[in-house]
Amino acid sequence: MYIAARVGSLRTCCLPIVSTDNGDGSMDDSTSPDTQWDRTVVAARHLAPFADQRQVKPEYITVMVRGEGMNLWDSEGKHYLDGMSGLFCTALGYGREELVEAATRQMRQLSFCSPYMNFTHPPLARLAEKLFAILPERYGRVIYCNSGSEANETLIRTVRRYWDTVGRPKKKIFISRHNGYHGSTMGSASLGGFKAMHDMGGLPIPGIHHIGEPYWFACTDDLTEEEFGLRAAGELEEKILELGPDNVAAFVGEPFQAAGGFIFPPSTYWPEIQRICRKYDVLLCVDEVVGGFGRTGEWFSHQLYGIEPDTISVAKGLTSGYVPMGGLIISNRIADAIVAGGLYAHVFTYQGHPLAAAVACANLDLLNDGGIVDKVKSHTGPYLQQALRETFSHHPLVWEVQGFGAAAALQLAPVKGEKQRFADEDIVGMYCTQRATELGLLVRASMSRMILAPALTATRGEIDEIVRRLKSAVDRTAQALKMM
Ligand code: PXG
Repeated sequence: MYIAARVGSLRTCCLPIVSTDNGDGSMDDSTSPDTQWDRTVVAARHLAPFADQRQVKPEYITVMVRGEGMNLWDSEGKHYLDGMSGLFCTALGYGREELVEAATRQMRQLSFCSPYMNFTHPPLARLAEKLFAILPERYGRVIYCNSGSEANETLIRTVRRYWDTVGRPKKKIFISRHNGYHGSTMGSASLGGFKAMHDMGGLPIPGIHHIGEPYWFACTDDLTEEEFGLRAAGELEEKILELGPDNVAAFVGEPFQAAGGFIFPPSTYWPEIQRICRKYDVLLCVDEVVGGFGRTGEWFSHQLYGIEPDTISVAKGLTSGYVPMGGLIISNRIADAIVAGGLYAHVFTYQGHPLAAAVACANLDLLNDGGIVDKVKSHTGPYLQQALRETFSHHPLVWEVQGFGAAAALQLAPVKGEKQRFADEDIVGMYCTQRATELGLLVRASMSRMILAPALTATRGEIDEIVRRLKSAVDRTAQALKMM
């Protein structure tokens, strides 16, 4: 049920963010001419990503000039703690010397080489060794690309190729979810379930269908979380039967919906999805672009749910966001069939780029041999999760804290203990985001869920500070809503 709980009072307070409050009460309002120029040119010469273009004004833009560890500084000298690892990608934080060195060395040694036409280069083989060392044995091959969107485009083409090669060319349809996010290209945005994206460009492309999301907070029926998980998964079986099992190629989903709000599904959901996929011989494809490489304390977030997907889409954390790189990891079953099938007509100029591969190797060395993922699983991850639950469990504005490892969300709601939603959820989330930004904490909202994804290298001290600033932002939001 939606209720209009005093949200109107927030609306006027929301845009723009022009405050330069440092969080400790001090203010910087010196704006250098260079910074003015940066802002003006950026606003005038680009279309801002995923933004209402009418709202993009030079004075709203923040010019970031330096990053170190979890810290960012803007051109006004204001300091921020980055609570969302850039766009959920800078897993090792900023300015990590090992990655800088790997990139510099490789640029000097061999700045370009494509695995096309039987060429290769040493970082590519090294990366395969390191990548498959962290994967279970059922995965055989990887196709590299430059982003998560390209990984999911590659997914569509590769899965269809697989079914062709095993003599089932009718199996072409993909099923994915409303409020899932898989990228911004035609195929990946079609796999995604964002209405605004579908409205732009006439999506989804043919052959992609959507079912509901496993978002228990939004369920108004009287079901336990576990019952709801089974029902949400049951929508897949209904959809497969409606479309015909002989026509359905794959189900695609993020193990937890990232852009959709860091929504972690009920524990019953994924095992049931896997059972249904196996029953109808539908491939199970997970998008680990955000969840991959240790974000939840597991190497891949689907491992939280004990499932064994056929493909894994990756990007972001593969290079800690230092250089673009994505990939589609495929099972032996798929790889063997495609190899036996002959021509695989797919190539990107920058596929397996030596610079990206060298950085990915250095990144995986730190995450694996450097023990960073282990630490998230057994130390800093549980510490963050406990700190959030202790701080927010009794907060009047927080309905629930969800998360694992270094990924978490606070569900904001108007009535403690009841599954009610704000009428203008996006305004509440945006208001809270802006208060956090003023306090020097970068987090973002998805509707009324506050999302947290700090670097995997965050120390306990940094986690304490993130939670402290987030608490102040949530308190200020609750006060503005007259809830405390
Ligand atoms: N899959 C998932 C699960 C993602 O989150 C992509 C694919 C596409 O990746 P590329 O590299 O093509 O962007 C993503 C991207 C946000 C936000 O604010 C999230 C993404 C990108 C930009 C903003 O939630 N995720």
